[in-house]
Amino acid sequence: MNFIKVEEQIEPFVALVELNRPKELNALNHELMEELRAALAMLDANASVRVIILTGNDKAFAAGADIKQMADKTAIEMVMEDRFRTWDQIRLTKKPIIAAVSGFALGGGCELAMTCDMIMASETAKFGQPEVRIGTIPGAGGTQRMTKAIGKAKSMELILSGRFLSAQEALSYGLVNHVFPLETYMMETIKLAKEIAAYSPVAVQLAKEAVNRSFETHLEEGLAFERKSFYLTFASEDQKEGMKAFVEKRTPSYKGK
Ligand code: DAK
Repeated sequence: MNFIKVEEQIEPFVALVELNRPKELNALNHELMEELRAALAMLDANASVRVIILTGNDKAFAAGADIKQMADKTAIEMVMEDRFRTWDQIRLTKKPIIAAVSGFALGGGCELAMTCDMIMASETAKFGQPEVRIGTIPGAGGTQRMTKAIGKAKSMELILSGRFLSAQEALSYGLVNHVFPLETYMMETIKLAKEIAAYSPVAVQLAKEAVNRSFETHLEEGLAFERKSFYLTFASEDQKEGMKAFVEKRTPSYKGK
């Protein structure tokens, strides 16, 4: 594994997966996502794992999908690559996944945290869907999961403005479960994981599935719609300009084309 670290037993029945691309703020390139998919599938199949913690580092959970890998893609290339298969695998993991978030959780990073079952945050966590700033829209569930989590008005503001939410705001909006100081948020996450891991894994998995059922039928449809719209942005000059400007560290100039 080059881009993640996996520890199968940090405590009995508790596994830890750490995103490990620190220089790029854990930007989610294809290789990292493939490693993550494989690790989660492996842990899901391992009977001595009951709860999975997914984390980054103090500075970043993940600053989004890797913009440099996406910048030049055409809409059709995006459709044909079908990278969402990897993300679907994460969504279908049967065991509970707790995201332990510190620093940036942006774009795909925020979507990854929201795909987990619970989010524990450090006081330094920052959440956002800033895709609009680079000429595209959230593509991995952001428009759907954010809206379910915090409601239409706040979700609309966050996604249309690209603004970031502080950990405390995210807590008051109901996006995260708890906020703790940086020094203790991981310890508190492990405590929660151990509590869950002590229960019947059968009951826990069935309970997770049942909670997810409460919105999954709608989610399926919503995700499909979001995906198509996300792909469509890659047919625009503005997406090329937005992502190119990020890579070249300049302000983008949008033409509405
Ligand atoms: N992609 C690639 N590189 C990134 C990155 C990203 N998302 N975020 C940061 N980096 C890199 C920077 O380019 C920089 O690299 P060097 O220049 O040193 O080589 C390094 O990480 C450190 O970043 P900064 O120098 O920018 O650090 P700052 O502290 O000044 O700023 C920041 C931190 C997080 C505010 C800033 O880096 C930033 O704005 N990052 C981009 C945030 C963003 O726009 N995220 C949304 C990306 S779009 C899909 C699934 C998911 C998605 C799409 C498709 N499929 C399955 C098809 C999701 C899309 C997105 O997430």
